[in-house]
Amino acid sequence: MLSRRKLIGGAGAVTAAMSAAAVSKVAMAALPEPVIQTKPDTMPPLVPNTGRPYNPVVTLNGWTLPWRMNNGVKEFHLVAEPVVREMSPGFKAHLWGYNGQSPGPTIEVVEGDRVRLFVTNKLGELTSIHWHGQRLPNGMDGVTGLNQPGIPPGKTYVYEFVARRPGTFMYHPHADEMVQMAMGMMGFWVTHPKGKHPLIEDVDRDFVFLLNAYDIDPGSYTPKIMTMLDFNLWSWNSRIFPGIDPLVVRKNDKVRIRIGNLTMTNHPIHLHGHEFLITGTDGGPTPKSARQYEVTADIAVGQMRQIDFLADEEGDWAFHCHKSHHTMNAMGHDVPTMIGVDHRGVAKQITKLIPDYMVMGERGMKDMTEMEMPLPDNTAAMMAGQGPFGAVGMGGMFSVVKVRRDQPRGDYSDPGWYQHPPGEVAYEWTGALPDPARFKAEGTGSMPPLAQPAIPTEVKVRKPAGGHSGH
Ligand SMILES: [Cu+2]
Repeated sequence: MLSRRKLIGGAGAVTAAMSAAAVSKVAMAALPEPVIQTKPDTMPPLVPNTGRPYNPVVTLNGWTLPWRMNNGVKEFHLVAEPVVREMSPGFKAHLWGYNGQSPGPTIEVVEGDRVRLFVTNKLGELTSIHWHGQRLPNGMDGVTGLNQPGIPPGKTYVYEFVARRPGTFMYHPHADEMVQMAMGMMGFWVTHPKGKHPLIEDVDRDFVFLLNAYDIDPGSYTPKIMTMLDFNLWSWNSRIFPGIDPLVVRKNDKVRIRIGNLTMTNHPIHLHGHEFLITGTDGGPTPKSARQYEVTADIAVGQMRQIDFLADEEGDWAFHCHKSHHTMNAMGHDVPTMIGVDHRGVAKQITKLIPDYMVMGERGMKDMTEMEMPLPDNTAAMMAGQGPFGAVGMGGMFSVVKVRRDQPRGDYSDPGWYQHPPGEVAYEWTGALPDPARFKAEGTGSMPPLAQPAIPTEVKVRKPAGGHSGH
């Protein structure tokens, strides 16, 4: 079976797979051969050479599934199966996904397309696919038990409907959801408008990715499936920084980024250096009168957001979730705050007993970025990434939008670090430091408290060990 699947490793191979679709009637009566992707690289946009034309998207660390046209119907073949996903260099997770990867490939169609999706189940349990956000016949909605029987292991089911409205969608199982989504089963779907749409502007670059989360103990390979909220890996398309590719654009490109959230918490996604408009949501394009400029878009559980901006500032601009613990990778939680605590005496005593003992977090936690402590096998550093000025000290949901004047049109390759013009980088002050001028009244001036504690107290912030809940 495996040898019959098409393996792809480059854009040329994708095109070859598509043109091979022009085959005989006998072949058309058979299942379309599933196309499998084995690499986590960001693939170039898949320019359609059959069906109606559209401006394709780029899936961050992902790819678009090729299709075949069969009597005017666009046919795709998704295979639900166990996959190995490299989440960042040197760290591989054993997940479930589609066609060789988690997330599965992006599906791109055009408004009005009749779409036929073959779904083969190579898992050990029932599955189904729900086409999140679509208008479709009720029996195609994919909720196991409600709209269809679950797809048994080894069987293939067919979903067929017309992509009725343009927009940004997702797909995921509606069978044993908590397990199957915790294992990485999900994918992105874009329905492009047919012709000009009054609320969908043309853009030069159109990126898509899903927010997802895993709970994988350091040193292990498989996510814990009973985790409800306390995930320890916050990923974009099942990749964590520094494993997430940069979003490379040419200066003055009109850029669109579509983001879907299939984690169990919200993510305020923040872009540096530019303002964007939220031009689309789950329900479709946003009316122009309801758009306002933002630099952070909060994306709630199960939601999609489409942001548009003009990339008119050159540089390497951070782009990340604003929940600071979502820009870190797996770590122990029960670490008290040690900032400002001088451990030298204690550490010396303990070192006599435990030679490898070290104090964590005495000056903040970034020390741990460069700490030369061996990690267990198959573990991502908690905070990593080497930038042009040193360690970036990030993990999880973090990437960089690289805006370059000389980036060729349609070229997504990494241009390297931004070369700052002279005098445009923050620099050290080397002159004299004046004594601080202090205000005479240091607070509490306008409304003095009625009573004060008998003994003045100073509170130190210390995160309690254990007992935290929710993220
Ligand atoms: Cu987040």
